[in-house]
Amino acid sequence: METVLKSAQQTVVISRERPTVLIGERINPTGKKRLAAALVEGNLEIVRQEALQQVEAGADVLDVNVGAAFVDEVALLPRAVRLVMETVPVPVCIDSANADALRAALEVFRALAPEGKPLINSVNGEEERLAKVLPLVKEYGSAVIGLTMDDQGIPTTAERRLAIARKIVERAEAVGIAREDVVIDCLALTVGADTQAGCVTLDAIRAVREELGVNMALGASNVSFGLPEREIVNWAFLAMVIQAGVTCPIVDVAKVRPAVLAADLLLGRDEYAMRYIKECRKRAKAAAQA
Ligand code: THG
Repeated sequence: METVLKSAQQTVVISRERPTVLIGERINPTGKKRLAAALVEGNLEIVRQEALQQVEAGADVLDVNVGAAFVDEVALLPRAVRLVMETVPVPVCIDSANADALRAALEVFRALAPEGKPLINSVNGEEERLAKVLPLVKEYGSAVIGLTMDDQGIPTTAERRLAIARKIVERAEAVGIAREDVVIDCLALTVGADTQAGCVTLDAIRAVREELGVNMALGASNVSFGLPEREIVNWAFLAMVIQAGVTCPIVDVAKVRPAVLAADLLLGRDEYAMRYIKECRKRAKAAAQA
């Protein structure tokens, strides 16, 4: 199962047979007061810097989310997508709960990369959301992340998350979207609140892999929310979810790339350990310069 994303310059293939694709999460005002304040003023300088830094750190795709209080996403999301596309060569993941903002950003994407293919983040099992977002995916020929939640919220069992994933894939196929273009997100919740949360996500990922075989994203850092030394928990969880079937986690790339490269190496996705060794050389060089 291969999901292909394209910018004007690059093609990224997401597949279990290939190295894990890292989607950079940092263009997102959640928990970032300085970025949120800049976005309210329409200032995208931090967005530009985050784009450059994440690609330098090894991001394969960049998530672009400008959703914050007092931000007009319909106006700002297309501007942010344009800036990211003009600043870095990687494909974008257009992240918004607002379908009008998604459409406006898709228009800009198509104008700048007529042969390109972005990832839309996201649809879920809610009827209203399916009805609004799937036609956009079809019309613009994009791929889409499907969250395993619906109007009832996030199910507490793996079986019910699988049922929502199945529904999303079926609905997509019914409107002519290929299964390869649906990337399922089984959703990570913090183990700080419920110690079984990690297991439920892992069980859901394995079930989706076995039944649907699709590529999977995951906002993996959610798992450690509220805990001390979050990175330690994130590293361990990333290795587990990649083994279970996640192929394109949404992460802080600079913080987690070594752990993901180690996981890929251990799973036989890094011939001669070339990627891992290259990363270690880069780290040694950076440490020597510091
Ligand atoms: N699934 C999908 N998309 C998603 C998510 C997901 N998009 C948004 C989010 N979850 C993933 N992105 C982020 C972005 C920021 C943070 C976490 C996930 C974050 N911010 C810090 C905070 O809140 O404390 C700020 C940290 C900083 O300043 O560096 O943690 O699950 N499909």
